[in-house]
Amino acid sequence: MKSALILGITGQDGSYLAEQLLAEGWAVHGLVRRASMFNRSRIEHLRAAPAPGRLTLHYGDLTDVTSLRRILEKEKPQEIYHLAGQSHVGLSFEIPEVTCEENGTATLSLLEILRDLGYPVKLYHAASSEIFGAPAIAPQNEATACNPVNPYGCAKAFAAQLCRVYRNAYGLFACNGIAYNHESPRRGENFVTRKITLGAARIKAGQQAEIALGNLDARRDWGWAPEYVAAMRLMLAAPAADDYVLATGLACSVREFAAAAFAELDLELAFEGQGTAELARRKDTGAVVLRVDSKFHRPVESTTLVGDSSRAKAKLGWAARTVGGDVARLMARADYAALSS
Ligand code: G4F
Repeated sequence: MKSALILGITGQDGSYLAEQLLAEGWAVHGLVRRASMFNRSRIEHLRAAPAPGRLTLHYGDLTDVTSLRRILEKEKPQEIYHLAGQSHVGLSFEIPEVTCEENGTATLSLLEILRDLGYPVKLYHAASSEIFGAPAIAPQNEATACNPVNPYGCAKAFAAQLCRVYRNAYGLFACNGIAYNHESPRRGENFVTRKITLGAARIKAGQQAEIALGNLDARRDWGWAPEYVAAMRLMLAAPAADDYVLATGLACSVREFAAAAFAELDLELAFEGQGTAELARRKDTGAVVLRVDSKFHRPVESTTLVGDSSRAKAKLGWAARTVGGDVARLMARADYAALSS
């Protein structure tokens, strides 16, 4: 039985990946943090349902190198998907040391373990568009210079560069997926897309009155998470390790994303800051007001993050199919359906 270890199995991408691998008969090992509260809602259905593959969860932590080494030496997975770590960009300004430890130093520790492992293993590292931060060019590709603008981006740039170093220096099969934002109904509620779609669904269901957001004009290249997870697998199935930008190539603003989500649920939306007369008119018609709250603004905002996935298309046959507004509509519909069931 082929086996894979997923670091970050309880997250959005980890849960989709586990689903795909188990359905294909893989033995899937997942690293789970021992915490006072269970955080396994995204994989609970996999623990209960029979699948051709087998799921084993191990208590451990990315920053606990010894336990990680022990799991790897015992289970000897052929593939490792490193998706774990503090993933919130805004929060990385509040907890920069944890962010850098989990996303940067822990990746180095993992690479060191793999360097000593006595058998060939393939590593997928979840790098991020945030390594580009404020890039000089758009769209970005694998050759674009790193220019991170937040602690999260710095840690990811450090880790991505080290994957390249270990690939070149020691022949390790290590791939960086330089993924742009990818979303789904399993996205955490503190990311803007889910905050919008869940908020819209709750408003529609009469459970919430308004939504407060930060920068409405921020633009992101938003794709559909299950498609990005499929790309991770293609990267490890390729004959040689490489880095790949995973993106849709199209950016849309937070404002446009919200408009698409609200329209999908037949809700009229008004934006705070809209001309006073227009805002008053919309409020009169029962429109939901999307408020701006400065506490959600970041000290520095990443700019013009839009990716060029030509290499993934040429070498892996991969292209994103679900883009921006479609993502918003799918998420809003799923969130409302879950509330209504
Ligand atoms: O949803 P976000 O928090 O995602 P962000 O910062 O782009 O990062 C995500 O994508 C990266 C690229 O794949 C990943 F590396 C990273 O781990 C994470 O998955 O924010 C998106 C945009 C930002 O410009 C933010 O300033 O939305 C803006 N925004 C506006 N109001 C908000 C809000 N973001 C959040 N989280 N909450 C708000 O209320």
